[in-house]
Amino acid sequence: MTTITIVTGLILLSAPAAAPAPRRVEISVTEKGFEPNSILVKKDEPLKLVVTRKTEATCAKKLVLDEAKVSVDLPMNKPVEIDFTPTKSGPVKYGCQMGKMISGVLLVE
Ligand SMILES: [Cu+2]
Repeated sequence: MTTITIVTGLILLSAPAAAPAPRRVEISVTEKGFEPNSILVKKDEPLKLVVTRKTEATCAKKLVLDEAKVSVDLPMNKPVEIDFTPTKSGPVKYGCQMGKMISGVLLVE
């Protein structure tokens, strides 16, 4: 019986209870670009960007976010999750792979 108690205790300790859930930020890629185009976020607040491309009529088939060292493909209608925690205030620009010609911004305060 003692053994079972110890094992249960270890499982509880290793559960990720301490880390706060990241804030989910939904972003779509449409003919107009990234929507919403500008998002207010907080410094040191963990974010989970959920990016879904909803059109073929865009060159934003990739998302580049230098601050998170991210360059990911955006498949059609398939949400892509990007974890990012801004560590300083100010605008963080992300965008397509062609020098962020199509872009959006996270306004970190
Ligand atoms: Cu582009």
